[in-house]
Amino acid sequence: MIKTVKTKPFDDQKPGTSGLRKKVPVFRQENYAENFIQSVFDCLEGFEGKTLVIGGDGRFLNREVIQIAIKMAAANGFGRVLVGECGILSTPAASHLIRKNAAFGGLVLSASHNPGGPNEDFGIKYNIGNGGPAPEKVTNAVFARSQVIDRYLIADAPDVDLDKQGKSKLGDMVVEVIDPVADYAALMEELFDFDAIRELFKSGFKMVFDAMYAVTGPYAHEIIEERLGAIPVTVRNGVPLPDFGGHHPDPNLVHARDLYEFMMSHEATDFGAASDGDGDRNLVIGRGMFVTPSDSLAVIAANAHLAPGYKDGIKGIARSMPTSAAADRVAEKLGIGIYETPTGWKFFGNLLDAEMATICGEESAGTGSSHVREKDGLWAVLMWLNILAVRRQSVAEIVREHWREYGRNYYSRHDYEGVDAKAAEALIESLRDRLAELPGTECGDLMITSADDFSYIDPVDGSTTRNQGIRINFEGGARVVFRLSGTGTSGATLRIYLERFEPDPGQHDIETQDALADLIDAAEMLTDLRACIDRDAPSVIT
Ligand code: VG1
Ligand code: CO
Repeated sequence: MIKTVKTKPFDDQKPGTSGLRKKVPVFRQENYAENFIQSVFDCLEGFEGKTLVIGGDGRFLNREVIQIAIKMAAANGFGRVLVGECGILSTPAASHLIRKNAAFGGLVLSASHNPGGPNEDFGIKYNIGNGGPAPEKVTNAVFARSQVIDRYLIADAPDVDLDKQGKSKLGDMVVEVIDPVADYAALMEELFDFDAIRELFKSGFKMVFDAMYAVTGPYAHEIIEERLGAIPVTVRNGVPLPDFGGHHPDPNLVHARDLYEFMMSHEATDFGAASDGDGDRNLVIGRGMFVTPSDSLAVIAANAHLAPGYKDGIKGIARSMPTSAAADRVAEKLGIGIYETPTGWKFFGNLLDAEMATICGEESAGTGSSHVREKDGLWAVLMWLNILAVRRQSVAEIVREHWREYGRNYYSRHDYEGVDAKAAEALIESLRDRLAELPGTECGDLMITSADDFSYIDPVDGSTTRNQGIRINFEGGARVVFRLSGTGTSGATLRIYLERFEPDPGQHDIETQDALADLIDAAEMLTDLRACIDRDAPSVIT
């Protein structure tokens, strides 16, 4: 029954910020997915007879790769696979299933917020037994293995019926097709005050949730409409489609523009939210009030004790380096630890396992907690609903009160997508070469106080991760960070993160891009940006 198939390495299987992401035609090359999955299995030890969780965000190629993964798991000696019905599992639900079933690990098939379809993106990510993305020592080993692989193992068996829940056998391995939503929904009921949120909806509170034709549709229908009693039109675009309806399932102000405009209009509901392709990101908008992910992290951390799962307080906060420092002041006030990590959820795992941090977040619309080892879009939405249900104030009032108490971090990210990779690398390289001479120099009206290339020493296992972004700090606590994306699938994406702290924000808002104008100029001056990458303006401003 087990076939050993001869193969040759592909040289481009280095996992990025969040697993291996490539265009579908790349993934469709003969043996491409098989090679990567076998490289993962070859780097693991002791999984014989153990459980593997498999699921994805429903995008194009999801079912095909799931069938391959199941047959390869059987041939390699796993004892059981748990797979979501129709091949569906959101990233946080997969993380929870790994933990709940003490599985050896899991394969999550997704390219997250990237578009799907025959010429769009696909991805595979391996998660370890704590439910989180494999740490760098594993992903580095997988890449090394993929460079020398010469065979893979696969069971010669018919496809598993993914459309029916139930148990079957594939050789010696048990295959369980399970409800993708049930266990996750039960976990949310433990963490949040569903009675209070039901009362909120009963009182006439209204929201919209845009699932963007991606994986959170079934989860949101069940949790927000069925269990919490929101009216049935609450969830929009709630059926997962292989091409996400032709859109980017990216909950930002560009791709969730309709939701944003609706929430800024006269018809706006009290609350608007969205999640991404694989359900780990969140967008939160109040009536007339967009909440930046960095502010959302800070507000959630400051109010988490209002939710039953966090009633005894939180142990610490972790944020990625480019995320604004708004959460730092909450940690300071609470007298708890604050940790600054490289970009990507894999760096939070150790801090969560060691109970040094409870709440984690990234500026890229990712927020989560110790309940799983991934960021969790619906969790963030439910946390906001719990806070709103207890405080009975509007989102805008809560955010403004927060700024009054802690000050405000004006924050924005400018992305230049699909730029020439060599030019983008040269830009970073040239900054890196000048780091020592920058402090003390003037950049327009701003004085540079320090500059470095962010490097992280994991406080739990001591491992070091270097070259995680060029930080330029200015007098008064403003900063600009330059970093190259590790999730793109064509050319390079240059991200420029801009932040300025306003201790006393007062009554009148300054438009964010205006508040950051000096820093935007500084970024141009420091790098000769437009000429260097041949662009007039960012592709996306968030
Ligand atoms: C981006 C974000 C990062 C996030 C990663 C995965 O990475 O910046 O914060 O963790 O995507 O998110 P990069 O390397 O492109 O900046 V998800 O929702 O794609 O799994
Ligand atoms: Co995602």
